[in-house]
Amino acid sequence: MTQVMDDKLAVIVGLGKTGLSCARHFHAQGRPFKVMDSRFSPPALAEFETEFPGELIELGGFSQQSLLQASEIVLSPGISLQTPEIAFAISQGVPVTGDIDIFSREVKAPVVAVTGSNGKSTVVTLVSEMARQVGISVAVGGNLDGRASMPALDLLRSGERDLYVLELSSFQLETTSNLQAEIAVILNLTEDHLDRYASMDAYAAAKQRIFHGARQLLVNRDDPASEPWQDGPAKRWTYGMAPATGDQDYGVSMKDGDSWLMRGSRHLMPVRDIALVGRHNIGNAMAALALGHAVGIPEAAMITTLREFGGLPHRCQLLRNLRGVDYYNDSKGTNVGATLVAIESVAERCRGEIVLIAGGIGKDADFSPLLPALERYVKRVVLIGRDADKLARLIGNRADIMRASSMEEAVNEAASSAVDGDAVLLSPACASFDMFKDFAHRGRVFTAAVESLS
Ligand code: UMA
Ligand code: ADP
Repeated sequence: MTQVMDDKLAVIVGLGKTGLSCARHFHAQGRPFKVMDSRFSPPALAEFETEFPGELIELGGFSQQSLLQASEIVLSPGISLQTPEIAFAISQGVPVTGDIDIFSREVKAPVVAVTGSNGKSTVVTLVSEMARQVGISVAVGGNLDGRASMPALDLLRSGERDLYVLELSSFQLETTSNLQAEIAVILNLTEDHLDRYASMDAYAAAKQRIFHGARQLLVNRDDPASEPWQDGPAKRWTYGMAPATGDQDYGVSMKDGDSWLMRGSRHLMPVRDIALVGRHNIGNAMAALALGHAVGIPEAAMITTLREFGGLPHRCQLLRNLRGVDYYNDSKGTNVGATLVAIESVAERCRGEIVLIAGGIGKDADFSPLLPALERYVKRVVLIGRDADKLARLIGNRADIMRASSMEEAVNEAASSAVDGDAVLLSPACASFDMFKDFAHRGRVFTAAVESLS
């Protein structure tokens, strides 16, 4: 990447959380900047105007002229590099970067970097909780959503830390060229965001950028897509459901009739003591153990965290049991891989059948991998949202289908379809933006509707 003069104008594209964090960063550095957003009323506008009165801002489109005058364009994750005005600026030699590369230039402490189609938030939260157990001053953020989370550059401004744990999306990685993480991992790769990427290969290529300059890396032995495409000198750790072999490998083995988490030949803890439920979370637990070990977190503290951490809201979260029916909120199930895992782990725990609430913005996904699980475990699907028709066509007569125009209606339909022993599961396999602010809003509306059932 071209070296950038720090006194030249940076153009920040996008005024959401990331754009605001970049503005704060440049302001603190005394570097001139301008902000632009294609929307007339971007989400961080009010905060920006309060914090930076009089700073340059262009709304309602991307001015090609301004982009060509930039010494550096700082692109928010929601904007693709293929956006015509951005692509043209790149073709004219204007350097483009993102908040994560700027973060990497500045950060002084080790960084644990986590990407993957699913499990990122769970794993970064586990690693940061493990670090906190032993008093390591840790900051966690990046793509991670939630009240306690911040964009990467805001983390740097929140005081000196001993360790940074970053959740990184493929969108953020597209503009990341030199992360230099202490340890990096792609947890898994299943279809997502195919409305942004031309192919799975393009999506995978964005994820691969997490390994640039990493000193250590972690590979999921059960998912070949987690392997780095290029060999390098980085120290290699692995995890997978098969027994572990070497000292840098995590796995699962049987002992006295129980499954145990292992590092090499060392028994760490019985699988049943992991507070998180579901087979996928055994993998997530091993990933967190390996990442934590690689940055020096003591094993005993990590095991304590795994015994205690019951999971984040909106991820296969059991809300209540009403008349023998369990209600699960998996609003974060925003792609096919996550919904498949949710159906399988709820099926393991329920005596009866599942009533699934699904639908929303399908992101051009191929939903067909869901069909075997729908046929086997799901007695009725209540469809909501923009791509309900697409899902209905695919499901055909493999499961009973109903439509609902609101979450409240969907919950009422689902509740009246479920009998003692069944489970009602919201796991949409879709993004939420057609009906809700985000997945957390969708989960809260679902939770409120479930709570109001009598
Ligand atoms: N947008 C425009 N015009 C613009 C700029 C943005 O229309 O000029 C739209 C984008 O297309 C997008 C939305 O605005 O739909 C938000 O984009 P943004 O880049 O401004 O987003 P931020 O508010 O900066 O939030 C981003 C991440 N969002 C996205 O990547 C879409 C947040 O992840 C992340 O928490 C935050 O940076 C801080 O790092 C959220 C997310 O949905 C949780 N991530 C996707 C996911 O997990 O599937 C990738
Ligand atoms: P992300 O941050 O990558 O979206 P989360 O931890 O928030 O990951 O989980 C998102 C969804 O994916 C939830 O529905 C959760 O049940 C599911 N999930 C979590 N870990 C995995 C995994 N290892 N494989 C498949 N699905 C997973």
